Amino acid sequence: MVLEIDPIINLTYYHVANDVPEISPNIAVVIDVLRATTTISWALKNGADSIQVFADLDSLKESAFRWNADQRVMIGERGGKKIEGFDLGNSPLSVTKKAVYGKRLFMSTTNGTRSLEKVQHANHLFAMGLPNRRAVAEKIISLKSKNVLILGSGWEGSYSLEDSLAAGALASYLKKNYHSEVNILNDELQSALALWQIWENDILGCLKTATHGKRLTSLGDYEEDFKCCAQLDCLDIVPAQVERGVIRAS
Ligand code: 3SL
Repeated sequence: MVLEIDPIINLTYYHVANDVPEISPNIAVVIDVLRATTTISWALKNGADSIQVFADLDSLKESAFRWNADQRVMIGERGGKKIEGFDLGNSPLSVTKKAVYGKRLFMSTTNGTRSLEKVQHANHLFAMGLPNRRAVAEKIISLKSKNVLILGSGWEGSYSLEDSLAAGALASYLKKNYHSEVNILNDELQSALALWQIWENDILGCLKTATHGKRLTSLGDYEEDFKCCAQLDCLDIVPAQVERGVIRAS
């Protein structure tokens, strides 16, 4: 009998898209806790057919206007605010069943959709928030692949606390639940793991402490968004890229 040994998993974390080397990783996980990847996960949970992501607004409009008007929803934000002429902003609470069921969402956000575009050449590309951390981690485990690139979206090229927290949460889950070795390949991810150990029992507090959390607070009442984005492991959805720029539930 030949015993199959699970391969070692190597995890690397980049906290901004600009640092990501021009390679095509086997698995890439994009995180934008506040709020793009949380919104993507909830939209798919609520029955959205697919989400096509765009860094650029003109390309989004060009593609969206070619789509059947009854079947499309344009969603996104700039600077945290809904884009003029769009159907929805970027709140995970807005992507209700009524709003998205069976529809193609055309989405552009300040940072999250840019990060997804940056690693769109990966063989497997997943979007992760805290609500679907376990689902994404289990998917990674099932793929039995060696190298995983984790990308935090940050804010306009700078570090973000909440994305690093989620990177640490993912690494922590894998270390606890994978039967073989998990290597943390860079200091960014070691720091993210430490961050998770400090804040894992006060995720909401961490999101509100983060600069982007404070930015949202200054724009209005985002209490329910914070609560939604701070939930852990409550969604069984794995948002996966199925063709360049198009994400579906897997
Ligand atoms: O930057 C992004 O992609 C957004 O998630 C930011 S916001 O929370 O919608 O302001």
